[in-house]
Amino acid sequence: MNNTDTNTVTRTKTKRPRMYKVILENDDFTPREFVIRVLKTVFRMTDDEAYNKMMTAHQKGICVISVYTRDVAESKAKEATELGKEAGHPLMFTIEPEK
Ligand code: TYC
Repeated sequence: MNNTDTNTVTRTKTKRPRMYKVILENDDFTPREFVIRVLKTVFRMTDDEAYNKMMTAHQKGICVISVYTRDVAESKAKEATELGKEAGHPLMFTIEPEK
């Protein structure tokens, strides 16, 4: 970049898009097995990965599931939250920008 004299900026590198964390929130009602099933279906996790993420949220209150571009994070969080809602569970996924 050269912004000293002319106030023009030339970008030589392509900016990477801001990434968004998908966060799983604990609640007192959604069955553990249901949380695991949603994690496997929407986030393509193995049984072990899904169990570990579910237990982290259960014990600590929240767990970062993964990091995606904004569009993907939004649609996965929405789809996963919707699966809970359709089954009558208050399961909640949110997104948060990185850094
Ligand atoms: N706390 C729930 C229970 O005891 C299980 C659960 C875990 C729910 C993680 C949500 O993000 C969650 N049945």
